[in-house]
Amino acid sequence: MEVDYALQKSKAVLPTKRYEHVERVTETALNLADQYQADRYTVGIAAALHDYAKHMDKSLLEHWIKTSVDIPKDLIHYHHELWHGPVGAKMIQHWFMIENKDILNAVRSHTTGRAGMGLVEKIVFLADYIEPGRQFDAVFEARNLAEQDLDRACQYALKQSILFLIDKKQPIYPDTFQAYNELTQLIKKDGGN
Ligand code: DGI
Ligand code: FE
Ligand code: FE
Repeated sequence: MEVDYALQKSKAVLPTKRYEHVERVTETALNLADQYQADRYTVGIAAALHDYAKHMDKSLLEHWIKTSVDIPKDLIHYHHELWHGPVGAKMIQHWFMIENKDILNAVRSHTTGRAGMGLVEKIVFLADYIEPGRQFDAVFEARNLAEQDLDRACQYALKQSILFLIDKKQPIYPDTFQAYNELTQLIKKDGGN
């Protein structure tokens, strides 16, 4: 599968505004791939398909969570915004026969992050947060950090997401905390703060 073909697949299942976001995330992710020496093909496909399940019916997403052995069942008890990543990864595996673990992991964890994220996962997670259409206050600092250090930029995005969810009195999925903790420990060990 080529990146343009993956984009067409997303275009077919997404409203225009969402599809334009996917195009911007893909471009941002490809730039980060060049900057951080990641594989452009893997990053491009993952970014192009990251929101594949975003506009599917809640009941369909719920069905996939309940019937796929390797999707964590606890997701049902969290905000339905968290469902489209893990279910999208399963759908593109099933329908497009994608078996590349870096692509599947990046789609799966793009909303929450997780401990043990690989290079492609971090890039897609960050590109989704900083793409040029994003307008919240924290995005400027996130873009600055993205120019300098991938781990610090991801840590910052995770921190801001946690603070945002706390402010909204929303529960936070443990993967988000675990991703934040891991990067914070890594950055400390490397002499950062
Ligand atoms: O699909 P997008 O809108 O492009 O972006 P996304 O997949 O990162 O979804 C972000 C939304 O998910 C955002 O409104 C916050 C919400 N959310 C709900 N619970 C959690 C969460 N985000 C994180 N990181 N962790 C959560 O537990
Ligand atoms: Fe998403
Ligand atoms: Fe997105």
